[in-house]
Amino acid sequence: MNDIINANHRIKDPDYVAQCRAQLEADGALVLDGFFSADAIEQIVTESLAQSEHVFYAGSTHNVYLTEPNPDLSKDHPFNRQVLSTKGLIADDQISFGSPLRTVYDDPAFRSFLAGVLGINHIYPYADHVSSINVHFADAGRELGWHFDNSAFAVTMLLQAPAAGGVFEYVPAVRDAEAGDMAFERVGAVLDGTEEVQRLHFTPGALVLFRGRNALHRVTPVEGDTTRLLVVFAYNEEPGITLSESARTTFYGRTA
Ligand SMILES: O=C(O)CCC(=O)C(=O)O
Ligand SMILES: [Fe+2]
Repeated sequence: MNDIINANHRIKDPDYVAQCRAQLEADGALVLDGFFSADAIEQIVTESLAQSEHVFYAGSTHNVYLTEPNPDLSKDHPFNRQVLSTKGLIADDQISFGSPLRTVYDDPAFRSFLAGVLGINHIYPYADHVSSINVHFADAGRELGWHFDNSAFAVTMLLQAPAAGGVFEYVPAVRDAEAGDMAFERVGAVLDGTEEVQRLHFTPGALVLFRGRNALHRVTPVEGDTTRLLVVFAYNEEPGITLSESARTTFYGRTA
C-alpha cells in the first residue's frame, strides 16, 4: 500500500481524518489531490486501456433516481424525466485479481480512513459481481446524466483528465433518501438549469469523496481526444447490498 497512497496523506492519523471529515461535512464533497502515486496511476491506466475492447457503453436514458418510470405520473414529472448517460465502464468482474485497484479497495487502513471521514463504523463491498470497483471511460461527447447514487457515498479516483469538458457538477444534499424525501421540486429546478450547481475540479491521482445518494450530480460531455478515465470505488454502510436490477441493466447492460 505504501507505494500506492502518497505518505503526505496520513490516513492513519486521527487529526488528519478529523480534518478531512470536517471538510466533507462543510462542502458535501472532499478532494484530496495527489493521493495516489504517479506510478500506481500509470499502472492502472495501462491495465485499464488494455481492456478498451471490453468496455460497456450505456446508451440509454434514465431518471435521476435510477428507477423505472412511474406510469401514474406524467412524462414531465421530475420522477419520470429522462437524462442521457453514454459513458462506458469495465465492471468489477473484469478487473484482475492482482490489480492495485483491488489492493486499495480491500486495504483495511484505507477502509478505516474512509469510514472515519464518513463518520461511520464500517464499510462493506457490494454483494454483486459488478458494482464494487468500476473504471469509467468517457471519450469525446460522452457524459453521465444527472442522478442520485444507490450508495450513500461515492469514492472516486481520476486516472486521466480530458482536454476539456468531463466536469463533475453537483448540488449537495438535494434530497433526504433515508427520510423518503424525493425533492421533486429541486430536482426539476436542477434539470431545468434554474438552480445553481457546484463544480469540483480535480487532477489525476486525486481521491474524491461525496455523498452521492443525496447529492444530485453529473459529468458533463467530454471534449477533445483524451479519454476521461476514472475509478469508482463503491461501498455500502451495510453488508449484503446489491445494485438494483434496473441500474445494473442501465449501466452494465447485464444483471449477472
Ligand atoms: O465520473 C465521476 O466523476 C462520477 C461518477 C458517478 O457519479 C457515478 O459513477 O455514479
Ligand atoms: Fe454517481
